[in-house]
Amino acid sequence: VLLRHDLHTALRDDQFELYYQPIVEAASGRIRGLEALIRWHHPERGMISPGVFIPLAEQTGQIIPLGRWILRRVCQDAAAMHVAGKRVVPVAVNISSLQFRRTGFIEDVQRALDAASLSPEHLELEVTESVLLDGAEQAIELIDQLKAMGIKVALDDFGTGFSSLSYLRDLPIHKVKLDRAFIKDITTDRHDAAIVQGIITIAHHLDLVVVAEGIEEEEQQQDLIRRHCDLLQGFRFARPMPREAVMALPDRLP
Ligand code: G
Ligand code: G
Ligand code: MN
Ligand code: NA
Repeated sequence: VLLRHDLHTALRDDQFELYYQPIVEAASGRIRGLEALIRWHHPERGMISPGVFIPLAEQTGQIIPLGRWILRRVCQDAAAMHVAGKRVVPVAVNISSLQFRRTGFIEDVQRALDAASLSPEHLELEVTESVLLDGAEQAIELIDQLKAMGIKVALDDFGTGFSSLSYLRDLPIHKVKLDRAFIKDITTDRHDAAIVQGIITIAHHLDLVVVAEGIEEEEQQQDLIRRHCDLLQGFRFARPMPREAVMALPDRLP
């Protein structure tokens, strides 16, 4: 109850901050983009995880103004980092399904790009299969519109929940992000390895780029290079960090 009220004032009082985690080319470790991850510095409770407050904001509807703020801030940050000559684009933003399916979402995205003078190919949106809850047609149409605007869409957390292979076939997405649950034991569990290999192979045949999340060890990186995974993300390379810290990173990680 307290948090719910606090969310309301947090936006006004500028308590949110965007962190950015690098996404690297698997074989070289070269930075190929960033994922934006929101943080809430609560005045009394300290740092609160988005895993806690994003679901709350979805329940209360506050995800709409919050989501709009996130889009604008990420576009501004992406433009600033790009202008500074850092090869850190595209920057990916997680989009809540409620925000995605709401009337006016496309206009919100366009306004955020315009306000920051950010080129659309420098923005990427991450959605999960829950955007399909009310039927696939609307989601397909929205992703097609974004694609026409020059914005790429990635399917996040793939392989868990109700992910279906037909989504890879039917959604006009550009990229699929393998959930870190499959990566954790990839070097020791042949079943996880089989699933990851299968998804990579299918995705490549469908002309999709594959990102593996949650890489923490070099052995996992080596394994995924052998399996021809395109891009990697995880603590092995870098944790989510403020924009200024991103600017200080070398071009190649770790
Ligand atoms: O950064 P962290 O691992 O704590 O994020 C936890 C969850 O919160 C992840 O599922 C992530 O997708 C989600 N999340 C993080 N930042 C954002 C954001 O800006 N918008 C939305 N909708 N979800 C986010
Ligand atoms: O649901 P989504 O994929 O958007 O969530 C991304 C989340 O994963 C972020 O909260 C980020 O902090 C977390 N994350 C990123 N890299 C790693 C990692 O190597 N290990 C673990 N455990 N979490 C990670
Ligand atoms: Mn994500
Ligand atoms: Na994910």
